[in-house]
Amino acid sequence: TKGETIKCKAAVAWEAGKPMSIEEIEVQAPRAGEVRVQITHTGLCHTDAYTLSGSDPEGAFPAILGHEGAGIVESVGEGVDHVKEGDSVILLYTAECRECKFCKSGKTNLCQAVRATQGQGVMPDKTKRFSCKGQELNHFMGCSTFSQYTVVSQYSLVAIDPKAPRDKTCLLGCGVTTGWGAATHTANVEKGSTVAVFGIGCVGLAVLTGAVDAGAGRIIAIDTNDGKESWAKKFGATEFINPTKLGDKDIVSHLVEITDGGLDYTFDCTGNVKVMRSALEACHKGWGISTIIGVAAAGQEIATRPFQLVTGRKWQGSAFGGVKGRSELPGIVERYMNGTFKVDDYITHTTDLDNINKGFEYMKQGECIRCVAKM
Ligand code: NAD
Ligand code: AHE
Ligand code: ZN
Repeated sequence: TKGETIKCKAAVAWEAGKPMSIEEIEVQAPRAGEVRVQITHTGLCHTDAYTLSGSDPEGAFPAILGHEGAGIVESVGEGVDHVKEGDSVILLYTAECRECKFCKSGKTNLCQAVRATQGQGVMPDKTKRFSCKGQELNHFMGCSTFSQYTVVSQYSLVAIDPKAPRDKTCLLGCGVTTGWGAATHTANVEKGSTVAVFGIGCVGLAVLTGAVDAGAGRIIAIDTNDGKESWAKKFGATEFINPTKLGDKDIVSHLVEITDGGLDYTFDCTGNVKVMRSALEACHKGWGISTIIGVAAAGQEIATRPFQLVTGRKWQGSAFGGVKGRSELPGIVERYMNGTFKVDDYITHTTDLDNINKGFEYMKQGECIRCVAKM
């Protein structure tokens, strides 16, 4: 059926704030520079729930959400040369074209080749490949993995070792790579340094593994849910603090006190702007660096006294952990395959396409780290 429209099942987000509906949809053939992928597995990320809730300024409905997916190339459009039919792939919400100003700068992973159209829910030629009941559906984050077939830009996917299990490696499409890379790439955590991670979900746990890889000394995990202590310790935290159990002491003064002036590196993995402020202010005067990873709700803004920055603390953010997907994911998959990179350990729940809304319910429960849906 190469070149033809495929009919398949997908979870359609018809409107914000409502569960998705499982529908039969049509997926057009890939055009020049595009690839049609059979999605076999997708992780569910809080960003999908955030967009479904209606909080995302870039959320366009109706849409096929999902951005943490893996699959098999079904067919490629004209001019696509770095993947071929049958390749096992991970989709990339942060594309990598290797030709734009951003890719060539050597300073960022934020490729802009497809970013503008991606944010509008369309393909780079400004049209859509999905339809259902006579209506076109928007694409999402350049991926739309909540469908049995999707069409993406050739820059939005990477081929990986075909032996690597996609029911696990799909997590490298977002949460795991994001947290690990934020520590190893964006913050460049140094050997022997002190690190604090706020929010111990999938992203925070992956930051812990990045800090361990970088040889950090003290690694303090902070979460309001006590259930996260054992998770944090398993992923390399040396200490755990529940900030709601400090009596009348606030988390910032407590951290500054126990670290002789503050941390070398802190990370926000909560998306809460008050926590982002604490993470910045818990940094050591003169050199502490705080990295924001969490996605805040629409309209939220961060605040601190500028004096915090004047006195040498730095505030920065990280998208997809600063990782260049096409260049770096194959190597991360190799590390996973040789047992030196955790991926399986994050998966607490599984579901399937028909029950994907159930997966969203799991995601909102404190004991769920990641739920993977079989498509
Ligand atoms: P999650 O909900 O599983 O984890 C968040 C954790 O924060 C939970 O354990 C929760 O108990 C804890 N928490 C909540 N309030 C807290 C507080 N006040 N103090 C301390 N801990 C608190 O989420 P996740 O999947 O790990 O994602 C984390 C964030 O990262 C989300 O906002 C997500 O949208 C964002 N994200 C960003 C990127 C990126 O590239 N920048 C990529 C993936 C996810
Ligand atoms: N669309 C939102 C912003 C959402 C956002 O911050 N996305 C993160 C990835 S979250 C993955 O789970 C990100 O990396 N953004 C960088 C980018 O290029 O999208 C809004 O506020 O408009
Ligand atoms: Zn995500």
